[in-house]
Amino acid sequence: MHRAICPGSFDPLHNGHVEVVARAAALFDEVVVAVSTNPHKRYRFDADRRLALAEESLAGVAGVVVEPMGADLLAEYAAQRGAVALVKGLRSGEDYEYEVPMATMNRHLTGVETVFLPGDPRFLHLSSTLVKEVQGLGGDVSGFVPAPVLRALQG
Ligand code: COD
Repeated sequence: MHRAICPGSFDPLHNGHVEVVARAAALFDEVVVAVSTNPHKRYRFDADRRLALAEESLAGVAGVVVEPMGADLLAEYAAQRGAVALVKGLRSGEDYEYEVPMATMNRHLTGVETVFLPGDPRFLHLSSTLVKEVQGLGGDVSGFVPAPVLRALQG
């Protein structure tokens, strides 16, 4: 059984995340979408809400489970869950530069590998931050987020 972890803060989950999770689910037996909470960060949605929105949005993707990761060290969390890989989506060279030192650190910590999937061109412009800003200023983000997230943003 090959399990992978897709970690993130998912504040909130958007279609770029969903697409990467779905592709990871086609590669591994099980994908754990791990919802991280950094106590020093401010979130639009609290941990329970981000978890619930991810669960609702990914309910139709076979082989995916959503779990809270809290403020744990990702490499330790992955080892405890018996995961063979972390899966991260890459939007740009900037994402790559940011992610590679973390991937190397995580591998040195517990041996867990990181698999990078190139983001789908339809969603390369998406970040949770941009989705929140555009929606907050009255822009239409319905094409960029799953329906449960859209309702939460509008609520
Ligand atoms: N297309 C494709 N992929 C995307 C897109 C998109 N449009 N948008 C985001 N992604 C990818 C990101 O590259 C990331 O891989 C993932 O989706 C999650 O995105 P976010 O924004 O929800 O997640 P972040 O960046 O807030 O999450 C960071 C982590 C939780 C992964 C990180 O902080 C972490 O590892 N925390 C645990 C603490 C730890 O172990 N620290 C030491 C690290 S060495």
